[in-house]
Amino acid sequence: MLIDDFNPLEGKMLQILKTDGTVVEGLDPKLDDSVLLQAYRTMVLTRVADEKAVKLQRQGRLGAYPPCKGQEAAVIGPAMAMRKDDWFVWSFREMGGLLYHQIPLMSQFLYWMGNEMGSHYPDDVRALPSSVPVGSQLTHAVGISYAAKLRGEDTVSVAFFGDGGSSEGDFHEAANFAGVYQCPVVFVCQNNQYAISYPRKFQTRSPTIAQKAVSYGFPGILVDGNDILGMYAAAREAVERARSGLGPTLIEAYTYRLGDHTTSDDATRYRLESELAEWMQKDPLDRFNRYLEAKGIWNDDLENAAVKEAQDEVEKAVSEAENYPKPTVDEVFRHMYAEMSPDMVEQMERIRAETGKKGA
Ligand SMILES: Cc1ncc(C[n+]2csc(CCOP(=O)(O)OP(=O)(O)O)c2C)c(N)n1
Repeated sequence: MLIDDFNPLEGKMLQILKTDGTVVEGLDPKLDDSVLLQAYRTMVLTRVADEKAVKLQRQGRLGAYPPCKGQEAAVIGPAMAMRKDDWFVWSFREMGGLLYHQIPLMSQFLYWMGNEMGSHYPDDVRALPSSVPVGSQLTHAVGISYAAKLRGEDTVSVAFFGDGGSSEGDFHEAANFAGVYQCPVVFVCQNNQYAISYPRKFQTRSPTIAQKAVSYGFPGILVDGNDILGMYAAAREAVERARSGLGPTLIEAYTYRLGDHTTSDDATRYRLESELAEWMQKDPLDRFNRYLEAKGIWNDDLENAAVKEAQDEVEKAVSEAENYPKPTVDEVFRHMYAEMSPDMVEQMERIRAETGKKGA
């Protein structure tokens, strides 16, 4: 078991795919070529869509956006280990995993364009909407997983959060409850080294976030978050443990946000260029690309075709999102509670009067 072999309390970190694209002997999860290629294509699509989202924001066509460049492996790896009926519970930097879990790109653009209909996912996909309040999604993930357990279902919740999220009370409440009730949940902490401008070293005195799991009575594992094979293998084990009734696992993905925190941020004000340059060398896409080329299943022609295909898919999704009917004034209020409170009715009427717009 990787979870036993890579004990964070002993300072161990799982890495399977090295930066030079070779794999550590004996640890290759030996995925089918078709699965490897699907994962890589999803990474390429994510990279292209992410860069496009930043440009759209600069053009005023999309609201504030949190880039995920550099963190694709940390999220797509766990998504590969999930079943479609498992719950994908995310914060706001998980575009690649959502795509792999079959949340349409159009929905994601629509959401960041400020339209709540972007959170209406296909009926057969299980995912929560984005949780911008840091850490709040973790208690939801645990609640869902506990409900599944009580109902005798074998679905697992996989919950993503950041190193900053690990400082929130919600994280500790969620982890404690999950440990006590052996909930089928996997916590994936994307330790991208910063919470906006706040460095990881100020989040906690413990050497790793993974080791915090131990105090809640379940295992934690530290994984190279830029290694898609390592993230997949650790998550597969964690998902299987959860599904078979063995309870939660905490995976810490040791990664780096290559972009700004959001399009409202300027990371050059608090990060050294040398640090960024160092992490660029560990880019999860480059590493995986080298691995696939060495296997003989990828080359420059396929790469160019994949990028072109991703660009076309992104343009199509942007156009669909931009042509989606705009929300009415009423919709902003209507979906908050099952029944509107009197003050909400009053606010809605005031805004209707001020804007001259009536909702449908
Ligand atoms: C409860 C709460 N406090 C503060 C914020 C403002 N805020 C938004 S993102 C963020 C940092 C989150 O850092 P981390 O959890 O490491 O995730 P990352 O952004 O690095 O992916 C903060 C403080 C918020 N959204 N919610």
